[in-house]
This record gives sequence, C-alpha cells and structure tokens, in this order.
Amino acid sequence: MKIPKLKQLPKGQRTPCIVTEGLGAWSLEKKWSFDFFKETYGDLAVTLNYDLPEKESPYLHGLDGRVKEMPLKDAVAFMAKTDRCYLAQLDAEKFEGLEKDFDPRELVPESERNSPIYTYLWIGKNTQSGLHYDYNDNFLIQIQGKKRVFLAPPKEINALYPLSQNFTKTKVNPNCPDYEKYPKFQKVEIWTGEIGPGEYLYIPRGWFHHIYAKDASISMNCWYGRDLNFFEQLTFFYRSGPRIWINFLKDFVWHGLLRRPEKARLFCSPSLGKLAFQKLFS
Ligand SMILES: O=C(O)CCC(=O)C(=O)O
Repeated sequence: MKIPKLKQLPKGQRTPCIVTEGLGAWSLEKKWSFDFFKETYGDLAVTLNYDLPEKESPYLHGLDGRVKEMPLKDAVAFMAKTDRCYLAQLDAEKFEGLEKDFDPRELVPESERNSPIYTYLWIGKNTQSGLHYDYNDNFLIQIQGKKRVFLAPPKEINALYPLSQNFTKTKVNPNCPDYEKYPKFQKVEIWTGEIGPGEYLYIPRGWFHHIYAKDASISMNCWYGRDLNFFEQLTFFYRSGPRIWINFLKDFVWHGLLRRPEKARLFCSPSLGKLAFQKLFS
C-alpha cells in the first residue's frame, strides 16, 4: 500500500502520511549540506558506523570493525569515498546554533506542544536502518537526498520476526525480503513511499519503520508527545510470542541478575530483559 502524500498534516491524524508542504519557511535543504556540516561542526566528535550490511537487517550483526569515533569532518570525508556508512541519531542539541534554523514546535499538534521534543540528525550514504518501532510519535524530515520508507502496523509484530533480545526491533528487511527464512512476512501489508528534500514522514508511535537511502542523505527526526503506556508495551510483548517471552526472562536473569556480558549489536541498546532488571532493581 502507498503511503498517502498530503500537503499538511491533518488534525488528529493517527496513520502514517508524507507531508509535502508542512515545513513552512525553514528551507533547510538550501543550507544544511554535507559541506555546511563539515565546515560549521567539523571538530565535533561523532561515532561513525561503516561497512553496514547490504541486505540483512543491521540488528543481526555485531559491532566488530563497524564503529569508529572521529571528528565530523573526517566522517564526512570518509563518506564521500565510501558506501554504507552512517552517522545515526546524532543529538541535534550538540550542534550549537543549529536550533536557530528550525522550530519543531511549529510541526507538533497544539495538544502536544508542552511535552519535550527530541531532535536527532541522520547523515549517511547508502544506509538501511532496521525495521523497528519507537515509543513516541515521530516526524522524519528529509533535507538532502531521498529515502525510501517501509512501514508496518503495530499488530503485525509476530509476522515481522522480532529480535529475541529486543522485540521493538525485527529481523526482516522489507527492502530485500527473504520469504524462505521469514515466511509469515509474506502476508504483511507494507506501507511504502519516498521522501525528498522539504518533505517529512509522520510515523505514529508503535508503527514499525525501515528507512533506506540509496545514495547520500541528510535527515532530521523529532520525537514528541506521550510514550507508549505500560498496557500498550505489554500488548507488543504479548503479541510477539513465546520465543520472545522466554528470551526476555533469560536475559532478565542472565544479563540482569547474574550480570553476564552480552554481545553489542548494530543500532541496538542492551536486551530488554536486562534493562527491565536494571529499572526494577537499581
Ligand atoms: O532515517 C533513518 O535511517 C532512521 C530514522 C528512524 O528510525 C527514526 O526517525 O525513528
């Protein structure tokens, strides 16, 4: 199914859409180029992910040989020569002065304007983020290049093959599906579309999304509004099935209670079982 393209975000919208004229007079695409970031914020220390997997979900891979700290100017120079590298989720607050160019409150529905808004930058070349969901509503704003976007509704979690360690992330790649390995995925109706400079994608909380940039790309995202509540999170957990329930308990005990180290994965936080233990007991 095609994601609808609308000029403005309709009031009360709760399904994904691409907004083509919602950014008003920001015109970020005229200023925020690779050279702009290199020249203005070149000395900022960033973490570059490189040699990212071409087809498989990044969540299935470890960090070995794929992560490097460096100044932003070096990361941008590296990117000019190399494919499949990403400065993912850079906190926009670290870019002093950048906030003068935009005001995310202009986009957020009036009822949500008093809650915090978190903005991040995504600067990369030929990137695939894995299929996952977030706890807050989100605008993914495209600034340079294009991104192909793939979304799936929250109720589909079981057919998306959630990761044992973290059911907010999945093993499937909708851009390159492997139906032999993941047969249930064939029945999922995927919402697809493309965002270009000056457009943004509205992703309601709990909707799965996988974002693909064929070439060089700069985006910014804004998370806003309330978190998924406890009952909603429990519903995801319940729907994800017995494999996930058992793993959650195992990680709770093994990595949480017994503090056994766990393997770090690309674009993943520690396992949810371990995080739940830490939340409850520390
Ligand atoms: O653009 C991307 O690669 C990922 C963005 C994303 O996952 C998000 O905004 O939540």
